[in-house]
Amino acid sequence: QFKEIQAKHATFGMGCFWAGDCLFGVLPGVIRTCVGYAGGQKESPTYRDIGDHTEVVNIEYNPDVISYAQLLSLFWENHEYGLTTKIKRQYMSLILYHDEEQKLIAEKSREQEQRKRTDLILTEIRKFEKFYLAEDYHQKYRLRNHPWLIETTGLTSDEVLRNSPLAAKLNGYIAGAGTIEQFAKELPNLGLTEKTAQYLQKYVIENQGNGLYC
Ligand code: MHO
Repeated sequence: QFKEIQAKHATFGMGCFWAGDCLFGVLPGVIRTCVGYAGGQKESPTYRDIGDHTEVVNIEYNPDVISYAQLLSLFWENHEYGLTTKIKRQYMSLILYHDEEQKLIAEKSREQEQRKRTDLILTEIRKFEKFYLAEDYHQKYRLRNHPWLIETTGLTSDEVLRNSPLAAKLNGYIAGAGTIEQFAKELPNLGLTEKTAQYLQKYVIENQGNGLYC
């Protein structure tokens, strides 16, 4: 009866990775997110010593619910990637594809985006190779400002915060990612108590559309 989910991965560099963590975390069909460094050659980069790497968000998603093309739409809509803005390598626009299908879809979507604008798109599309997990304090960064919420939902270890699908949702919603309508629809599935739901809802409304999550 139960169809096993064949989860897929997508990896994007799109500025500060706290934002991508929030943005994709609340997306229906996204199972979990984590942030890290990728795209460069330096061994074992860290936030303070990132070398030639870029901040990226790594997304695990259910392709039966959300397509790679839909993830790409969100990618294009939510960061700077034109020649007219100077962006350092840490925050560069980067798509790291996980298979040939993603490569083709990504290239096609970049062409489509290019046609919509006059300045040159600087987004690079490369093969996903090595991914270095960022420090714990960067994982679900926005949720970490809410110790009460973490405690009451039992997300009380770095490993759980990094891997939990619920943590991905809470981290995004608390920062105002996603719409109020989407939140209202999803709330019953989050399994929160009345009190926790109210706490979260306050921030969903307060932070709605502030857009940066950084
Ligand atoms: N605006 C943030 C960026 C953090 S980030 C993970 C800061 O200055 O700390 O790159």
